[in-house]
Amino acid sequence: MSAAPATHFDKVLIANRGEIAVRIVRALRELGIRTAAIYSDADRRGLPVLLSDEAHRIGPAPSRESYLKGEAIVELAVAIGADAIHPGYGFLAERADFARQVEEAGLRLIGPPSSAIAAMGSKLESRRLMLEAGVPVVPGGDSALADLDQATALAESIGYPLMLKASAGGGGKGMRLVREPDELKAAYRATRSEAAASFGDDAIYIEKYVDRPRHVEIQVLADQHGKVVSLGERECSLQRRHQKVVEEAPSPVVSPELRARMGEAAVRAAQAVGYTNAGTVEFLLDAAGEFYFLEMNTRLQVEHPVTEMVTGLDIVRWQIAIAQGEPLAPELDAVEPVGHAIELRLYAEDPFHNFVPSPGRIERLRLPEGPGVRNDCGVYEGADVSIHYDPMLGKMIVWGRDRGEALRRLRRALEETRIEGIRTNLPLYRALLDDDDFRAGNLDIAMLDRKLAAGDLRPAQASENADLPLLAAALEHSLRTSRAAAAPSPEGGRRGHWREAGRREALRGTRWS
Ligand code: MV4
Repeated sequence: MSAAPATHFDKVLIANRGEIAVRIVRALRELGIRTAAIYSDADRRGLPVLLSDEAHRIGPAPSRESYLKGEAIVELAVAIGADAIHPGYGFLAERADFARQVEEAGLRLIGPPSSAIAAMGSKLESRRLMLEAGVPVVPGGDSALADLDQATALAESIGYPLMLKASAGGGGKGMRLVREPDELKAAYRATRSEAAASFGDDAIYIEKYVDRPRHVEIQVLADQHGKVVSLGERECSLQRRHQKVVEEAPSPVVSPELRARMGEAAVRAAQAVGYTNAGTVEFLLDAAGEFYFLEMNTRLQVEHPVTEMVTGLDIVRWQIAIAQGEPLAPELDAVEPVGHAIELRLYAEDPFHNFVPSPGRIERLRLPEGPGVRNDCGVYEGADVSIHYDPMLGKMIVWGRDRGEALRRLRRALEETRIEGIRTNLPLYRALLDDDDFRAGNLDIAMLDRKLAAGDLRPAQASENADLPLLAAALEHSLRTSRAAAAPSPEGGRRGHWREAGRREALRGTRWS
């Protein structure tokens, strides 16, 4: 490994928008590094622009003409004297060609080397590398299928049900379940032509189908001096159509012994591709407790805060330190999770109408505060949510000493939350907190889709219903204070003052209902 000489960044350009750009600005400011935001016309008044030292327009609203303009962004970074670029997630974050352009411009990417992004971008290549490195992969073929005859023979030896996957796919794109031999021919043709059309690469392969697994992923950090550590797992099984909804750390079913084995496998995976910076190794974990490598996400992930909450570490700060050439500290050698963290992704979408995006102005925004609550939010009251980008507004994260306390805190936090002007998926979470399987941690990757299809998660329909706890509290408070006013308090007059103030406060809360 060619360790770049240690350096100190004076200015970093953030090649992203929304909550993750805000997250990155925060880490940089705490390190005393100047921040340069970029924005499209739709984001001129965005939070990253408000919070950074300088901000530069890069183009009109559509991503293709703004946040995806890699060459223009590299040119801008050079022109403004930035030392490095942080790509966040999405957009340019996993483009090996962008990483190469950054490297060639003499800038640092706060992320992995382009070679590691490329190696993990090909699913067949990464499968082969993982097998070599002794990382468990799902039983299946090790090279691209030549033709249907070869696929048929391989399918017989692996057994049904199985999956056909595009080598250039990932994140749920370009894959098909094949339940029985009858279905193979049509699935083979469909997967191959879809792969060619969608990815310009028609290489496909076979894997045994893992039924109702959990999605458990390991956060790793790797420095430029050959050291790689695991920060433990995140449970990400609660997702809807490959879009994660709830993430937690630790997983309710991962023992310290399993955590150690999955962590070692993830470290080997990172080492096998010469990984540096923060990355995530995704595994399927089946009901028998066996785990299999799925893919590696070569970026900072949306759900990184749950790991931060249970480890006390600042992952973005470590990303910056690693990119500056600093070594990982000894404190990272044996990280064990403390307590339990749960993250909810807040989306501007309508859970009552098939989760269609719901852009518009945020008329009211009240986020929860208090012990154990963190909000990583990309918007503010009065901000406009654009139709041009992912509808995620931000994330609400809670921490508790154990999963039970985290769940109680989550319920309390949701009761404090109000978002008006746009539809959000908050009602879904209120329903989930009443779901026995969720409460018990009985999760798998198909659970949410199953429950939604069966109508088992019926969110309270009207937003007024969501305000019932507060209305009831205000009414009860009001009754108690009027009684207290009639009968003088034994402690004297001062307390009544506080009660009166409290009553006004409680009633003010109901105006938002
Ligand atoms: C699988 C699988 C079952 N068996 N592979 C979906 C996203 C992509 N990363 C791989 N995916 C899957 N691969 C085998 N052999 C089930 C899925 C899968 C899934 C995986 C992780 C999180 C959510 C998922 C939802 C549906 C299917």
